[in-house]
Amino acid sequence: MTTHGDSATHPGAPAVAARTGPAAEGDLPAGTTEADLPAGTAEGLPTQGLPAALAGLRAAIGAARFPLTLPSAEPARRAAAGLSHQLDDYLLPRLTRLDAPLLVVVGGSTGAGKSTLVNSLVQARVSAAGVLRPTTRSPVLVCNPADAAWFRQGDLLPGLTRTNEPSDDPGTLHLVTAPALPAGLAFLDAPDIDSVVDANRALAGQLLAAADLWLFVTTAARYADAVPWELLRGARARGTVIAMVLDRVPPEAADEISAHLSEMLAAQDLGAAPLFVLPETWVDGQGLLPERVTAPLSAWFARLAADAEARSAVVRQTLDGALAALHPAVTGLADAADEQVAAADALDERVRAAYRGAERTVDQGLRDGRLLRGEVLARWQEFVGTGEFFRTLEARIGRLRDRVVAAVTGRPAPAAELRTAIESQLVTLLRGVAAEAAENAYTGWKAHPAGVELLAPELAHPSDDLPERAERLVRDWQRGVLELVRVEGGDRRFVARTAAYAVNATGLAVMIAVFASTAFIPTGLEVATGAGTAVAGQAVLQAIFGDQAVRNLANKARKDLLDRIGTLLAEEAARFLARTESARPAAETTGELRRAANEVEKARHRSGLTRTDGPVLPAVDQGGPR
Ligand SMILES: Nc1nc2c(ncn2[C@@H]2O[C@H](COP(=O)(O)OP(=O)(O)OP(=O)(O)O)[C@@H](O)[C@H]2O)c(=O)[nH]1
Ligand SMILES: [Mg+2]
Repeated sequence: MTTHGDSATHPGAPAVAARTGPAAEGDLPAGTTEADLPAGTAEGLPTQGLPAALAGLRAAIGAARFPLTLPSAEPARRAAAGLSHQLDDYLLPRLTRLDAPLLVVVGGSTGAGKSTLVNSLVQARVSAAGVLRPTTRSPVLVCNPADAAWFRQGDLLPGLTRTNEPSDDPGTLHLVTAPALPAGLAFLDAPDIDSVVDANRALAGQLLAAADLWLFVTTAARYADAVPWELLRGARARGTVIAMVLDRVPPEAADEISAHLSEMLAAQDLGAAPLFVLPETWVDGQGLLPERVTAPLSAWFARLAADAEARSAVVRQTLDGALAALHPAVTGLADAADEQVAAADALDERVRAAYRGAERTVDQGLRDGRLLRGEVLARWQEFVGTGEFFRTLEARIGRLRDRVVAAVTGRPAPAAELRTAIESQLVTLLRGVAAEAAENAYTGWKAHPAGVELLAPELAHPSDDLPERAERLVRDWQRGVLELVRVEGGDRRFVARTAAYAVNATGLAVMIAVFASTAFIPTGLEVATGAGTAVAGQAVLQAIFGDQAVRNLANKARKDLLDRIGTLLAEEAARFLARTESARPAAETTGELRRAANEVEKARHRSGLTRTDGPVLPAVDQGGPR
């Protein structure tokens, strides 16, 4: 490829003087790395600090997650992806090379004539134009041969694979050189911005975010379309430098349409954007527009290319605008991340409340004596009534251990049955509260937009193995109570240390005392007046249950039972909580985002990228309107 020169310059564009600045030849000398370049490059701008601040921001955005389904999540995910792209595609590479060629991204609706316009401006068919919509599916970048190395090396838009051939793959960037295009200026022909093809639309947005200057192409037929205006407003808000082309204007309607468009531009605070009105015309055999039609536009670009000061001002204005837009955008991400954390907390709280309710029910159940009804009471009365209990007690009272042992040998049934009754009663209670808690937690999540996404049908019920775990829990507890009686009661006057039956009987009495709760008396009477128990027996029972030592044991046994149940219910709740945990964004996300955005904003202010207030673009010099 030849380097650019006056002889090769498009006749419509005046000859272009060599660019000023350290990269006048457009690309890096072989072996030069970014580290060799002066920081802030072209004009010694104090941009130091910005690349590091941006790298920090890039990392913070990369680490941000918005997994919970909230209204803000999908927009935040998209915004985060867009910001990451813009940092990689444009901001970071642009900051390292402020003097790199100015990139004009040509955007607009499909069929507006973007490719035709680019081809005509560079006087070569570099981008396919066509009747099949949309035609351009992968971007085409055209630059002067002198600038090719910069674009080829891939700092800018690093995600796009450079190709030398036309391609339909949106992941590629077709690089073409055109000697007719002055150095220092490059055109990127983008897919349509309002495409029916999702990939086209996303790519167009990504490319526009990498532009130093937006050249917006619309037609007489399409200029009122909503999507382009939405994009334009966004770009305007950021201070992106914009120029407009109104293409294919029927000559008879030119005045009216361009007046209307000018009004629209002014109303959107885009009145300062240069507007080029191109009349409808025939394309030549090559598909290029006649030179007289494109002349004002090419002349304008030639002036811009020739004016290093103006180009630099354009770069700095768009760059500064894009940098300034980071803070509010990242604050939005941080807010969305906060919402994620708050939602995760709220979901956890619904689960915790459900399982706290379960623990309360158990605690109440142990206090209000409801477990002493039915089967347990019947078995207890049987146990007491058969005399086994009293015989054991007699063993205690009368120290007639041997007699007791002899008396109950071979008749363990009532004790075993009582123990089983206690077990099944407790297991029933546990199954009931676990089922209720699961249902409550499930319903709580179902009513939350993020919760419903985390649910699985099995969460509506307790774990499959809950019954076995509950049975094991109760048996372990019962063993624990006996152990307690054995150890704690070892020195007590009423427990015969060596008598297994006494331990067993006392243990069962302690369990009953647990169910009868602190104020034993009402149920105590009930318990005591079972199946023909003699008055003497009642007195003994009351004496036993009133005994401080038994009460202490019962308190310990109750606490042990509640602890075990607490653990079981926590395991049940964990089925829910594990799901929020894995979806919960890292706690430091929001802090990191806000801190990094502040750093960028501080560095941007220090850098003073925009120093001029006046218009950064050459004036439009055309015979037509405006
Ligand atoms: N008569 C006439 N035809 C034109 C003009 N500009 C473009 N065309 C034709 O309109 C069709 C679409 O033009 P393109 O340049 O492919 O449009 P585009 O904006 O690049 O379209 P996409 O790549 O699909 O976004 C082609 O057939 C062009 O030859 C013009 O000014 N006059
Ligand atoms: Mg095209």
